[in-house]
Amino acid sequence: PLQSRRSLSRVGATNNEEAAAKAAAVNADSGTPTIFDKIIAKEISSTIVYEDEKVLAFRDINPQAPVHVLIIPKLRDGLTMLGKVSVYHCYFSRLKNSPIAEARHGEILSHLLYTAKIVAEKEGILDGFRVVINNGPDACQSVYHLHLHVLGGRQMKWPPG
Ligand code: TR5
Repeated sequence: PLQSRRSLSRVGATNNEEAAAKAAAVNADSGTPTIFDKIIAKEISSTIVYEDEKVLAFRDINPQAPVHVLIIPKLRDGLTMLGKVSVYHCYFSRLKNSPIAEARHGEILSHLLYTAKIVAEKEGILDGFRVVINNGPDACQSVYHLHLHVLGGRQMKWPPG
């Protein structure tokens, strides 16, 4: 069914095969720590735009608009053995499939969306900005730690690619 939907859905598709190939190559939902866990732990530096006890907002390394900020939950409810060391990490990778968004995530989900407004305000793009969540390979998700993209500072197009 996915294949037939794909062939029917070329309308509006953009030339973004590189991103699709990259997304397809990622081990979706492997349940292991991602680069974003290291950013939360400040083991890898990022340009932080906003932070509180529940979320972190930082600039995307490969911006697709003059303002491109990622907002991620700091939630760490995954525990994985890496060699002999157990590592807590975010076990909340996307909105669909396991690890899945569950009812208990309602509060953090609303906080993430509210943070998008805080970020837009701080970045001076309240007149028009876009919030995107890429879910799974078909949507070009490449990092399996749930994140909101906040994009703005230019005229956004519709439909998105
Ligand atoms: O494709 P999805 O929706 O999963 O978005 C992942 C986003 O993470 C992309 O827009 C990447 O550009 C961004 N990204 C990836 C890395 C990274 C980052 N943003 C900031 N800092 C980053 N570091 C240090 N390392 C990355 N691999």
